[in-house]
Amino acid sequence: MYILYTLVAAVAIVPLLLKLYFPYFWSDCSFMISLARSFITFAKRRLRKPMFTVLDRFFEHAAQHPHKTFLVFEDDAYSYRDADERSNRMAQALKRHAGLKEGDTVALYMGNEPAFVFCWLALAKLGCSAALLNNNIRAKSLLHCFNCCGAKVIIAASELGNSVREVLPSLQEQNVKVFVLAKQWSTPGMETLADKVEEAQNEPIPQSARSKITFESPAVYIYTSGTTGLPKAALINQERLLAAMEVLSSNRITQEDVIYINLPLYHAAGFIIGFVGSIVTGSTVILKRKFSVSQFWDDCRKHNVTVIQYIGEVLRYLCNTPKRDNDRDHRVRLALGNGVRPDVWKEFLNRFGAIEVREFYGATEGNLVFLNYTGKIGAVGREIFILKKLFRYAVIKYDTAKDEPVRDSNGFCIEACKGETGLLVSKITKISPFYGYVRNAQQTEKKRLHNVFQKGDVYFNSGDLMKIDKDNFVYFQDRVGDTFRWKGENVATTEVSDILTMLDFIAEANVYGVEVKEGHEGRIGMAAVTLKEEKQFDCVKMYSHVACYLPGYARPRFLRIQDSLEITGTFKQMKVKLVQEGFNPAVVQDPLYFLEENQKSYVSMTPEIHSLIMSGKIKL
Ligand SMILES: *[C@@H]1O[C@H](CO)[C@@H](O)[C@H](O)[C@H]1NC(C)=O
Ligand SMILES: CC(=O)N[C@H]1CO[C@H](CO)[C@@H](O)[C@@H]1O
Repeated sequence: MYILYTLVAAVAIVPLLLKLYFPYFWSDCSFMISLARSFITFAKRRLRKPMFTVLDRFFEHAAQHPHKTFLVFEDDAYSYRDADERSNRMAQALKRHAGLKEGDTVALYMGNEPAFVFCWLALAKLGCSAALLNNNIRAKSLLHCFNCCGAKVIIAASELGNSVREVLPSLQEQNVKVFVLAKQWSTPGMETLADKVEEAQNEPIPQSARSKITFESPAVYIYTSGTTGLPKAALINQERLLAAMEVLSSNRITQEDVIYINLPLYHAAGFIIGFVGSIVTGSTVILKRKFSVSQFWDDCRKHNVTVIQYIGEVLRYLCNTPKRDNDRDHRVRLALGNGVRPDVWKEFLNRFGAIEVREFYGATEGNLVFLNYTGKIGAVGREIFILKKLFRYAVIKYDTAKDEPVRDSNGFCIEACKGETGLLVSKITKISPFYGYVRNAQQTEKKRLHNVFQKGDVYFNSGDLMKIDKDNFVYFQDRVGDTFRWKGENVATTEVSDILTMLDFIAEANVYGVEVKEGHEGRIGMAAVTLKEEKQFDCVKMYSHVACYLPGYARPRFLRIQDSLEITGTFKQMKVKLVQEGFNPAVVQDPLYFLEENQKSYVSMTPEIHSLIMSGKIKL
């Protein structure tokens, strides 16, 4: 009897003790269980014959609930069957007119619209891979991105036809087939596609047309501005896409959910988490061309949205709108994303009600993902002993002034202490591979860090500074020196400087991101430049060059002209001091300029402009 009492008492007290001493024990456990479950689903799908892909998952849903709404865009709604039929037509047209066959790569150059989705499905049906070009890029960047995926066909949205025309001669030199999603287009060398799709038959493409696809075959190429240089294509192969399929279902998203996608589909967050995630779970997608702060909640109410995606700025923009009585009148239960600041996170919950915010961390091409599953505000995830052993990542001490990891006397890196900010690296192994960038061995090598803890080991350099606190919560802190984030996009500083130095009056350019003010996410672009001898700074030419070659978020909004640029002992440009000095004319003694979009020119930076920016009257 006594033993029984003790047992009962013990059983009752253990959870109490756990709660007291290991407050996250149960959420850690439940996370591990859902992770294990996802892994089993993944492993089962991995073993299916013939090979099971995201497309097959789409077919399953199209067969189970053909009339269920798959996609809503503006006033149009498409069921699973509609999407299946439209992509059949698209596939037939592409097969016939572009001569596509299994294994080919096609570049998609379009913004968020249903055709993007149908094109991708069509390409999957044909066994082709898609390179998702950023629809903001133009000219040299466009050509660069197109060239690095090895595509022989490009499909452009009708509103981007003119941007393709600008680079047409170079495309023609390489015998690239160019299609515009319009019914009429008069430029020779560019073919229309919309009319051909309309004429095509709704006939399924047989499985045999894609029978040679393996798990190693490329599924999509997604461009990242990683840490250095021009954008690079990260290869997402079929296996990775299949594994990514589990991310959303492990977030308990189901067929009943309605997902609101306003992030660009050419990014991993929008495409993999949002779009592929909904295919996997059989949910409904409400697709937006762009994020609109004024339409956000009305859209959510109108479509009964249950899941939203965000990047840091999105939640802040939402919090900055005037309060309304119906702020809590919606059905959103889950927000998935990354980059939200703790104060915004709190305010968002206060204002819009009990929405579960799941912050996650992961690089498109990286080999490690963190997920906040405990409700700790501000954290991107948690360090769990078993996962650490499995994935072998570490936060190592980093010297931000020299822009390189700190090494001990034996040349090895040193793990950062609890609570100390350092560089996140993760060991490249079979279970966490790093495939690198397509046709860019040099950039791939740059992301590899050698001899980290042992001679000969290789780690993936995330380029992200992180901190792990004493309770094992993981926090994202910043990007390392040669990249910064602005408006949710990574800006690679070397890419911008390469473009600035194309100008005949610029000798050197040092590009960096500066904080606008306390509490603002991201950093805005700024450049310190030197002029060539006997050359003048040309404000208008500078503006038109920058506007032509760089997307809005990457253009330096501030410029300072220096006599010479400081460099470090290792010949890297010094940024730390420049970043600290920012764009305040009271601090910066050099000639200082501001990119004024209305005037289509750079203008002299004045104390007035500075105070208008600080008071928020000039929006950046
Ligand atoms: C949203 O839900 C309400 C109540 O259940 C329903 O009447 C309405 O038709 C739904 N709207 C959409 C677009 O599904
Ligand atoms: C799964 C989970 O618990 N996620 C949490 C992430 O953090 C937010 C912030 O409080 C919580 O609300 C979520 O519940």
